[in-house]
Amino acid sequence: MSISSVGNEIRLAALREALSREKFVRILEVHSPLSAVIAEHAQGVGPTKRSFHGFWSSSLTDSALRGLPDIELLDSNLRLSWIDQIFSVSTLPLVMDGDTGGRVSHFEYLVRAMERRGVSAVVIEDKSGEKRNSLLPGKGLHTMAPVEEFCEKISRGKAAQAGTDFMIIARLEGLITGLPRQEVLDRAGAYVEAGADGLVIHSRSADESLVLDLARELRKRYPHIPLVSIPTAYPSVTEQELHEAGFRLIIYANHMLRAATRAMEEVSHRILDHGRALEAGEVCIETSKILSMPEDKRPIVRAPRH
Ligand code: SPV
Ligand code: MG
Repeated sequence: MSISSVGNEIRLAALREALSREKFVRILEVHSPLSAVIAEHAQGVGPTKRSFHGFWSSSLTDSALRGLPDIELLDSNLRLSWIDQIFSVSTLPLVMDGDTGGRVSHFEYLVRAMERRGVSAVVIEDKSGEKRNSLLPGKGLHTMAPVEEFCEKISRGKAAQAGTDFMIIARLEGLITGLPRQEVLDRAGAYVEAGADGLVIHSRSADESLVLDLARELRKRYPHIPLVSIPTAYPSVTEQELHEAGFRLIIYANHMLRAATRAMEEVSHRILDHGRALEAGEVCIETSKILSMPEDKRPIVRAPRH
């Protein structure tokens, strides 16, 4: 890893630039400087050589990493200080998961703090009360925020910005809480009217058809508002399908931490199962690659694919 010299303003603007340049922007969850370096230098095979355009700072993975539930428990300044550490070794722009954004009056301060640190955008979800992760199964877990209150949060957040590049993206939770389609569309309209720079259509259904249907409708109504997908629950959908439905930004929201967690579980069990480290080594990266990381910007050579 090497120290990054990308200035906050340049990094902040890089998300809007990517959205205006690319037909499709993909970002990946990162939860540490190491995960950011890996994400930044990852490259797909084939002629398109896909790469990630940015990072997602997830409330779920930031919480899980510290052994905590995803209930808006973490202090935002603490999360921003972890983002600072990520920024010190990377160059890509970052979108922060802002949970509900907290109280309206607090959100204004959060917006300024994010902007100052070079965060490009925040996603806030239209829920209120005790926030729980949207993917949790079960009924009655979530409360929708009153529309007027959420709109005020958006408009006051926009007014609090010092510059024009920072984006406030409103996350529609209506499909999660079972709102009628028309109400989700009405809420989307109100949020755009209040100044939202983008809309997430969130869902925890394995069937993506409702999400795609809403995206087609919203794309028609608000062609200039980037639509955002978080396809954790419906991972078989392709980027091409999402793009055709009108999405411009896709968030791979928790895969880096889930991958690391599985590897850690496997390694810890293998050591116990075999009473030695040899079998655990098969699922570990070589120590030499870790040692070479301060100089080598691409420390991780990908494993052969099956
Ligand atoms: C997160 O990554 O914390 C999110 C996305 O909010 S999700 O977990 O899919 O709700
Ligand atoms: Mg979250």
